[in-house]
Amino acid sequence: MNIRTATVSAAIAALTFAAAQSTGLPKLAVKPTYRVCFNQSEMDNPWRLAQTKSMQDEAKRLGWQLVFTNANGSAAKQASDVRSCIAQRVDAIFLTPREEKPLTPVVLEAKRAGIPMFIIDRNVDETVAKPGRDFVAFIGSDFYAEGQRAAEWLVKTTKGKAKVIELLGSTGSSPAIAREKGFHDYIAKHPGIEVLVSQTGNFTRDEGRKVMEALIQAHPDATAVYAHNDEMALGAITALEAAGRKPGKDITLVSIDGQKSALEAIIAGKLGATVECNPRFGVKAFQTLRDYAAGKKIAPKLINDDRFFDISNAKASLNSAF
Ligand code: GYE
Repeated sequence: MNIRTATVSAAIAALTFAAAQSTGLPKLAVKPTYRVCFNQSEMDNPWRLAQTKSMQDEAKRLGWQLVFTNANGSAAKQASDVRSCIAQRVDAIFLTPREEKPLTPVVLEAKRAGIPMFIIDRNVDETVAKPGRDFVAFIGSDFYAEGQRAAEWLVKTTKGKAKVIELLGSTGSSPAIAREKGFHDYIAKHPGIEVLVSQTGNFTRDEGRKVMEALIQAHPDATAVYAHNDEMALGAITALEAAGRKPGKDITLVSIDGQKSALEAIIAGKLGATVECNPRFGVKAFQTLRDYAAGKKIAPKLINDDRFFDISNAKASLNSAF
């Protein structure tokens, strides 16, 4: 082969490689250990702490190097955290996108850079970045079903009659979007359930409390609270008690996550029920990466099985909750 043909075939090889990268997912070699990034959105509640611990524990168990970043609640910082992981040429990236839209571009950037990405827990904008095409898979809970299950319990418990204050999760995050829709779609068939107001408490206990302080003044006729996570429900309980209400007696609360302190609130008769949203991703996330490297077919969506807690099983489930 002369120099000219060698150059041409190198160019063709480069083009073929580029084409494979732009149409297919980046490949991952089978190796004994990997260096992977985990880009966390924030570390401000028990759910986030449990998720991070589960990822770190599994990395340690396998002897992998885990590059951990914490975006401290900023989608912009999280996007730059992912970019720095791409620049470090890690083997793969686990991303838990704080909000759908601001984190979608970096998913496409990772693909272009040839780094397989796994989206865990929260999702990105799937009209732009699709699992199985732009990133390997989404691993997480069915947030829409969570909203439906919370609504189903509320309808049953209140016999289809309630005036609800809704505490929304972080604006633009996939769980907030789908937990709202799932709940509202369900109660649409139950005209006795009326949502008086929906406001974000940003998935935190403190904001849940502050927002409820104001909302219970504005809506003293409320008989129920639907909180998109347990932390906000626990904050709401504090605010309701301060306002002279009796959570669990004159106002019914339902939320999502299934953390230990929420189960304790159920046992204390203050919280009615909580839909589990399992934060322990470590084993499943890392196993999915290994399956992917081994060439196994990965389903684009791997949905977690979640439990449901109310007074019937809260005590028995306490030890297994996070
Ligand atoms: O419900 C909440 C956390 O993304 C599913 O985020 C997760 C949610 C979880 O901050 O507590």
